[in-house]
Amino acid sequence: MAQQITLDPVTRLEGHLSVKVDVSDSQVSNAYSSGTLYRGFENILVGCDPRDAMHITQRVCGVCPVSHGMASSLALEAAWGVSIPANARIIRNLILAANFVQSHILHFYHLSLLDFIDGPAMLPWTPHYAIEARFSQAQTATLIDHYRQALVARQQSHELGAVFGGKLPHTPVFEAGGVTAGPTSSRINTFRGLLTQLTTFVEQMYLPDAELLAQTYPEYFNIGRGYGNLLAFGVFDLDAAGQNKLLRRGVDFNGSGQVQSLNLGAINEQVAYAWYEGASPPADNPVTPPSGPANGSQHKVYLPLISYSPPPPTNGDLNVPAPDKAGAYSWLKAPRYQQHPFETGPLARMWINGNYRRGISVMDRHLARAQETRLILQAMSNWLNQLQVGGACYTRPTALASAQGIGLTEAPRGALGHWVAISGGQIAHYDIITPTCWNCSPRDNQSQPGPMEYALLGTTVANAEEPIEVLRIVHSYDPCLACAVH
Ligand code: NFE
Repeated sequence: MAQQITLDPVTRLEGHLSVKVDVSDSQVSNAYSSGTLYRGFENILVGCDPRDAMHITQRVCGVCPVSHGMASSLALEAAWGVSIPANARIIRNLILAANFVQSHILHFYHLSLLDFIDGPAMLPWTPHYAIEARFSQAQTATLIDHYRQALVARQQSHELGAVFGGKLPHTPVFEAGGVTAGPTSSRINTFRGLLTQLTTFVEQMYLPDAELLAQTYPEYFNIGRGYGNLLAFGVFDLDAAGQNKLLRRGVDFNGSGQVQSLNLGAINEQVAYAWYEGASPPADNPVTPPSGPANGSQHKVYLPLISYSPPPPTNGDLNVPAPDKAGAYSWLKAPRYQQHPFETGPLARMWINGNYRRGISVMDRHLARAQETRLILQAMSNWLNQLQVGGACYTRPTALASAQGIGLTEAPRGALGHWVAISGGQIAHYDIITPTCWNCSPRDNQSQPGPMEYALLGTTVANAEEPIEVLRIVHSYDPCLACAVH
């Protein structure tokens, strides 16, 4: 007889993710990942001036807003056919990179480390599941001290991004055509000073602490692999056309090491098990949903179907909420690539780029994230040298009344895409696919579990009353539900 265990909310911030697992004979036999909130940004954007999207979509999330500003700017620039000056490309990279550094430090120290060390008997360390006492007292004290210093490092990361971004987390300087604030000698000097301090933190604390965690919990190199399918849109353009990136675009099926180029037309979103109108769970493969939604009202928004090319991954009808849909159990849609579930995130990026090929697991996700932080900090130092004080930062675009564009980038948690269609000078259709939708999606139209659901299957759980193994697998994906349910 399976015992069903609910972890809700399982995220430490970033919205409400509910994870339910069935445990039989000390193994996870079934897993359900459920986003419990509806937000509706794609519907809110319809009818807006397209220039507002980069400000509105940043409000999807307070952790990765810069990525949404970037994706939105790229989509509108593609639609209007405008290219941006080199200074603007570099400044955007610097602001986005500062946000990546902040987010990665947040994830390791403030969202994940608490799963592995027996901290002081006070908030936010309590309440917690029983944790093996594997770290020595001295190591535990050091890690707790670094937890505190990581708060300062995150503040410095925000200050770093604000040097060119004006303010963070939501930067107002992104515009279609470039950025609205340029480089000055003073800004470059301030930036370099903060960058040096952050680099010291990452080299002397984050990287060694991540290595220590890996040495202390080596079995987690064999836990939480999942399908092994990895996808990256790529990020940090190194030239005007975006052909060269610090972290390249590509896909790898089953961690083969054979990276293929991305075919955008192979992406779609599926809603059989999500609370949206459209496909329903197949009758021959019903999944018993863990529970119904928190009794939603009959809220219906009807959107025009737009026919545009290349086809967007979803279309109007998929954005119509259906809170009473039978068999559905999440507000996340299920993005698929060639109908397959794909993992995205720092490990996928570092893997696709050839920087990290040790394995695919809970611990590999932590190590790849830490190593990516160093890679990005090193690149930031080079980009700073390329800024031209007094050089152009903005190209005024011609605002086409009718156009379509796609903006692909990476957020700290993985591949992020925005699709926009403009008609009569207004947004007619907007589509966002976030990293956490890829990773934490529910089952798709073929009833295939999402990547994180699949990674949980077969996991040995030592104590079904306190399934800490489940917690560690879930947190290794760094789920953000604010983004996912956008
Ligand atoms: Ni809210 Fe986000 C990142 C995006 S995750 S943090 O990184 O988009 O889905």
